[in-house]
Order: sequence, then structure tokens, then C-alpha cells
Amino acid sequence: MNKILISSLALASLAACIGEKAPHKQNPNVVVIYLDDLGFGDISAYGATELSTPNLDAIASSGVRFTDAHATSATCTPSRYGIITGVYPWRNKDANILPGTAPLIIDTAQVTIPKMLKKLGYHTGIVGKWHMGLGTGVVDWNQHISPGPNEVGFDYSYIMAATQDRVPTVYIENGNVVNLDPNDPIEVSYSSNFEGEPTGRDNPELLTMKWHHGHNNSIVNGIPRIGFMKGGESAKWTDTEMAGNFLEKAQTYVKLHKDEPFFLYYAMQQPHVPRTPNPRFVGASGLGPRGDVIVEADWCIGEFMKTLEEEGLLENTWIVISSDNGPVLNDGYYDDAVEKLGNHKPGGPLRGGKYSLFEAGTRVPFITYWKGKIEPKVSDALVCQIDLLASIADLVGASQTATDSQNKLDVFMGKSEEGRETLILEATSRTALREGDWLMIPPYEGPAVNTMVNIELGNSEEFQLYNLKEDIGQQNNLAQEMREKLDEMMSKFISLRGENYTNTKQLELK
Ligand code: NG6
Ligand code: CA
Repeated sequence: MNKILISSLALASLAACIGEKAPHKQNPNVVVIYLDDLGFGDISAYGATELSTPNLDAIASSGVRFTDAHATSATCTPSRYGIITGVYPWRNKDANILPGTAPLIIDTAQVTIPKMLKKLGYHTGIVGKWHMGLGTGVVDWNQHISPGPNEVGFDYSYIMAATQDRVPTVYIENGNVVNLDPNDPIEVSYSSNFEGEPTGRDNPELLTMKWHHGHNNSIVNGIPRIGFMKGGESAKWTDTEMAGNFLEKAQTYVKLHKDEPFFLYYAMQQPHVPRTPNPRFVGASGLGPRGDVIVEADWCIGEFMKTLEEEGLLENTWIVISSDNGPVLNDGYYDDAVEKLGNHKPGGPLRGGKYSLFEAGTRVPFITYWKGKIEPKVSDALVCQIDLLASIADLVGASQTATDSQNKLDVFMGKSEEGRETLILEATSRTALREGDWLMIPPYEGPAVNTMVNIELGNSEEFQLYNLKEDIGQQNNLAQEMREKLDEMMSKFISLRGENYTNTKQLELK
């Protein structure tokens, strides 16, 4: 081989490197901190007076604090699907609250935020709650578990499969259960118990936390869960250490990847049930475990921010903080959330809560922060978490084709108030249309209130139409009075959502 050929080959491989994978140093890191069931009124930056969240407050007062930002959905799996893929979850029939054994609901060919960023040379990681399914059918928890986060764009994953109240109660790192003893294999079932294994229903004497509804299957650390699990003793997590453990993994991730652009999805488990504050935080809020884990989450966020600062990354990192759905008090355990609530209003001035089509279901705290790049601001623009994908694409110069995601980068950066014109909101398979200040909920069958969790769901035989600017608490249904507006919104809803937007009830415009 002559010299010219060798050097041109070297150049070509260098060029291939740069084109495909070489990190673009000017590209900022992106961190999404996602809480679980944190309500609009749950932190002091959003008006809470009965507990204090100083770290979140400091970020909120130096960043953009959104007052009208939404998760796509009022439950976890669909919201997580929406934020990661930029696609409305009601387009995917499997995007409902999943059991721990559910298969992966993201198509491995689908665009996702991490996949898009990976193509530009970012390193991508997830630490925390996954809840979008794993594998393609029956998962063998004792083998490498795939596909999962690593197959939809994450270079690194350290996750719990579903929720803290669902089995398997183990951490999974890059597809492998952490600390698994091959001599004590894990078995998981959501249909029947394994012989001889105690359950919450049959063995109340073994419980340290009492179940209220559901949550009466396998017992792990004294807490009865959803689903049955056998084996895997050495791999089981310690609930009271989960927050610290995820924090440490998130910090380690940052330290390991500080020299390349990275995307970190830090999906915290608080304040979802079971609420298990570390002993250091027990009593921290005076509101019982639910308040205590919010204070704990705030502390974790403060510690995480310190790491970014110590590593000199704050000026080059865009941070988004939000929640996957609105608040719930009793979500299946007796844990004093109701009894010790006092004057705290988890949904702030909003009606409803988790599972609800009313505002508190999807309107959640949403803060963007970027030291030196974002000016402090309160924004009333209507935005949705699905818009992050197209907006991040704009930020880093990536091409993307996710149709539901709108580029709202200027809004997220606090430079514009031009939010969305319309937004379809979802709560347990029902959908509603938001347009400007108006919210239209079509009639849905089903109970007005879920009496187990004591939350108004938004179901009614009548159309509902609210002007949220004048009536944030959704007390005045204007559907009868504002016939024209209702008809106009219903037509728009059908054009966006399709005729068959519900299989619970076929509707016609009367
Ligand atoms: C419900 C659970 C609830 C919670 C929720 C998922 C019962 C009775 N209730 O089915 O406790 O786990 O699913 O929450 O089992 S989410 O935030 O992940 O969507
Ligand atoms: Ca949730």
C-alpha cells in the first residue's frame, strides 16, 4: 500500500468517525428528571405551603416555571411513552398501565429522544422507573432481558421494570437483573401465586404496610405488591434505599460521561406508592410518608444538581423537570396520605387527580433550567411533554419525523409564549380536547368518582366545556350555554382523534 492510499484511508475513517459518532462538543447535555405522581400543587414553587421543596424552588425561580404544561396522560405508562417517543399514547393500544411482565410497547424501529441523540454522538442513559414493558412475550428474568431500554436508544440503563408496587422488585442493569443468584432463580406471574409463597391477602401478620385495595399479592420487605414473585432473594431491592440508589447511579452516570454530550433520563419513583422514605426523611414533612418522599425527592434533585455543578456542567446542560401524571393520596395502601394531609392541596387549585380527565390529571409541574441560557420566567404557554422530542431535535440540529411532537424550543427556553393551539389529553383510554383556554370533554360512561382513590374521573353523560382561564377549578360547565363553541371543538376533536375515539360509547353531536 502506498503512503497516499494509507493516509486517505486514515482520513476516510476519521471522517466516518466524525460524521457518525464523534461527539459534537457544542451540543448541550440534556437531562430529563421525571417524578412519579407528583401533583401540580405538591411543591412550594407551585404554591404548596405545608411542605417545603427548596431545591426545586431554587431551580424553578432561576428557570422557566410553566403553569400550563401537561403530561400526555393521567397515568404512567402512556405518559412515559409520550415523552420518550413524541407520539400520542392513544395511538398505541398497548400504552396503558402495564403489569411487570408486559412486553416492550415501543417499536424498536421507532424514533425516541435517546435514539435521535445517539445518532448525533450523544451517550444516552436511563436511571429509574421504566414501565414501558420488556421483552417480546414471556420474560425469563434469569437471562439477558431484551428488547428493553437499550434497544430503543439508551446506551446505559439501570431500571426497575414497572412500578415500586409491582413485581419483580429488582433492579435491571443493561438487561440483567442486578445481584441475581443463579441458584435462586426469579419467577414472576400476574395470574397465580407460587405454591407455599405468602401473600398480602393470606398473611397479614407479615406486613409492615397494610393494603387498602389491590396490592395483596407477594410480600417483599413487608410490603404487599401487585403480582406474584418467587426467588431472587439476593436481587430484591430495599425500598427505603431506592431513592439514594437511583441518585447515586444518576450521579455516577454524569461523572462517567461528562466529557461527551449526554442525555440522561432520571426517572424518580417518588411519590408513587409504596411511599418508603429513607429513615433520614421520616417525619420530614409532617404530612406522613407521601410528604416525606416529596421532601426526599427534592433533596435528591439538589444533590444531583450539585454533581452537575461540581463537574462544571451546569452551563452546558439543559434540564427539564416534570411529573408523569397528577396526584393521588390513597393509591392502594394505608399510609397516612389522607389522614395527615391537613391543608396541603396536591393538585393545587385544579380539579381531579391521577386517572382523571380533569386538569389535575395531566397538568403537572414543569420546569426548564439552563444556567446562563434561560432567564427566570413564569410561562403560561400551553405545552406538552410530547413536544420535547421535536424541541430537542431543534436544539441539537437533529432531523426527526415524530408527527405529534411540536417544536416549542423557544417556549421551553422562555423566549416565546406561543404554546400549542390544541392538545389531546388522555386519562385511562378516554381523551379530551384542549384548545386555547378551552377544555372539552365528551360524554363518557363510567363512574364519576373512583371511590377507591377518591378522585373525580371526569366522566359524565353530558358534554363538558370549561374556560380554564376564568375557571381553573372547572366548576362551570358551559357546554349548554356555548353550543357553537362546543360543536366547533367536537368537530376538531373528531378530526384530530378520529370517529372511533372511544369504544366505551358511540357519540353523536346532538
Ligand atoms: C393501579 C394501581 C395503583 C398504581 C397504578 C399505576 C391498584 C388497585 N392500583 O392499577 O396503585 O400502581 O396502577 O400507577 O392496583 S402509575 O403511576 O404507574 O400509572
Ligand atoms: Ca405515575
